[in-house]
Amino acid sequence: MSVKFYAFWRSIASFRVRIALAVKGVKPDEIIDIDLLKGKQREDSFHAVNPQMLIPALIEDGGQMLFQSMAIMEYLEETRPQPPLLPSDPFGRARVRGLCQIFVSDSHPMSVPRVRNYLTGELKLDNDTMLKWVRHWQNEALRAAETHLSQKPTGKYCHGDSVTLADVCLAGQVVGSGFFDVDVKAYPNVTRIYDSLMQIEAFAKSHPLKQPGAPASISH
Ligand SMILES: N[C@@H](CCC(=O)N[C@@H](CS)C(=O)NCC(=O)O)C(=O)O
Repeated sequence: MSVKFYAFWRSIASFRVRIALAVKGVKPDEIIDIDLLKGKQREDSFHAVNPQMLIPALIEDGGQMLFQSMAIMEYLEETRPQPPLLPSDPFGRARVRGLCQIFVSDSHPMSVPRVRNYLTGELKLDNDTMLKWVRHWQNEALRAAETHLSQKPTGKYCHGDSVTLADVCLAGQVVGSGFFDVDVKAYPNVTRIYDSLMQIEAFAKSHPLKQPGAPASISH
C-alpha cells in the first residue's frame, strides 16, 4: 500500500485528513506540499492532479486521485474500519455527518483563500471587512454546533465517548477559527471537546502549526 498525500500545513481540510490518517495508523509514503501562500494550487502541475485546484488530494497505490476531505475520510473509514470514526447506528451516523457538514460545508468554505481573494480582489472589500465576513460565518457555525453539543448524546467527544469524524471536523473548525482570532472560548462545549481531543496524539501531532514549514503562531 502506498499513500501519496497533497497537503499544506495551513490547510484546514488537509488537517482533517491528516488526523483521520493518523487515527487509522496510515503514514503517507509521500507528502507533497502545495504552498497555498504562494498560490501553488493554481499551477498547471497541480491542476493536472486536482482540476478543482484544492487540497487535500490523496492517491493510493498509484490509483485514481481522491478529492474532497469528507470523501477521503469516508474512503479511509471504509477501507480501514478500525478504529471506527462513525457510530454503528444510522441515527448516530446521521448526527455525526450532520455535525461534520456544519463545519465542512457551511463554515470552512467562507474562509478559504479563493473566497477571501475574491472578496478583496474582485469585490474590493478592505481587509477588515473581509475578516468580518469570515468571522461572521465562523461564529454562525460555532453557535449552531454549541447548541447541538449541549445536548445528548454528546459525551466526552461530539458523539458519546468515542472519537468520530465530527471531532475531526470540530478540531479543524476550532483551529481555523483561531487563525482568524475568533473567540472560540465563548463556546464552552466546543472548547471542552477540543481540549480533550488535543490530548490524543493523532490530533495533537496533526495540528497545522506542528507541520514542517509552519510558523510558531498565526493571526490576521
Ligand atoms: N470542501 C473541500 C475544501 C478544500 C479547500 O478549500 N481547501 C483549501 C485549503 S483548506 C484550498 O485548497 N484552498 C485553495 C484556494 O482557496 O485557492 C474539502 O473539504 O476538501
